[in-house]
Amino acid sequence: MAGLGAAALSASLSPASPAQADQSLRLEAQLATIPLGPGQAPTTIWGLVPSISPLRLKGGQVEVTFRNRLPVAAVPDWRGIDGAALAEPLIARPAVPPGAEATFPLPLRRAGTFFADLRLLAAPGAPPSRPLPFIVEESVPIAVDRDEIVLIEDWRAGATASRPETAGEPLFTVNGQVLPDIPVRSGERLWLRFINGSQQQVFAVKIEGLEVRVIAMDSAPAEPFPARNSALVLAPGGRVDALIDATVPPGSVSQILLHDGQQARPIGRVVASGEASIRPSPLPLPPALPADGLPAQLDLKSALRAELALDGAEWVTPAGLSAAAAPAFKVRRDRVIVLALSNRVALATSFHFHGHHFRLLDRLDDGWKPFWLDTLVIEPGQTQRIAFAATFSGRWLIESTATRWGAPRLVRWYSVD
Ligand SMILES: [Cu+2]
Repeated sequence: MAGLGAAALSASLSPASPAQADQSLRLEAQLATIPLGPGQAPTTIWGLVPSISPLRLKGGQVEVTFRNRLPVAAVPDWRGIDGAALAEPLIARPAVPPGAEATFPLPLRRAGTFFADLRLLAAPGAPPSRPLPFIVEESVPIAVDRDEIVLIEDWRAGATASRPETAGEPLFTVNGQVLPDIPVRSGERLWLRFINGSQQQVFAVKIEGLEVRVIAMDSAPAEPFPARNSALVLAPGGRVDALIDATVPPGSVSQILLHDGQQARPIGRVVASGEASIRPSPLPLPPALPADGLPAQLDLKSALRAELALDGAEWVTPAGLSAAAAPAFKVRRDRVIVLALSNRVALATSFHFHGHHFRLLDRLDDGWKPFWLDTLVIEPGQTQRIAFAATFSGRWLIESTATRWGAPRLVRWYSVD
């Protein structure tokens, strides 16, 4: 009864164990178009087209060959993958010129929901880049009836990144579709992998009448917890994996609502078939997902403390990052670092960390939230403290971008020796 999605999936894969997985993946950066509804001209986009689709990988090492078929230099960025020193964009992987390709290893230490995108080098006025979501499979599958990516993106007719003021009302799509239906059967357990693929928008998502249980955030396992008010808040580029029991009557329709801070709008529907419920009561809750590669403890008392201001000073555009630029901070391998991040600009700003996941520290004591993150939105004037263990040697990017359509991406870097 259980594990339908997972069982069907593992049957189609070779039985190689994750540690020995030897996979290769070709990715092509291409110009493409996406239709955004009747009466609208197709929108030109930058896309990443994979040689495997849907893109599900096994843990272990994957050899990536990236071919750039765009008219401009490009480099893929990997959201959620820790310690991939040889894949680190701009630092290990210079921009790939048009028509050229690059091959490099990408270590996949942990299962989860990830994406790659080309936004790092997108100049103002470039077409929007679509994230390419991918899943690294659990070595021990958890029992669910459906396992689906829910990629949410925003579009603005007539707006270019350099002229955001021309933007009309945003249009949100789910998996590239306007107002799609997600079909379910009453009683099914869904694993929905929400991805905020918007340009710069923070939003909350909720499915009417359904409770959601968070099991992972930003591609890292969380101690499972029920989402407050059943709403999932997603930073730009953020990911939340949620288990949802479709405890709805046969034939019912639940709106998927997105709240962008100003208004709630429907972006799709969960539609139950007319069949009777698949089971009399929900499945038992699964144990937490294994946190491979993440430290069990962080000793904050002996941590190195550093401050990082999100203020524009010393931050550069990705294209302007030079090897001579001084690092934001340097740390010895295996040290624990507590970083105080203060937002000194007038807009909420998204802080995105490469190389390692971090804990968000509580404000009053030395505790932390029961999840790991790689992206955090900081309100104007606020300071947040995060902590991480510098497990992986290398040079890693830090990104800071105001949460406004078309805001420039700014970067610095840090080093772990
Ligand atoms: Cu990034």
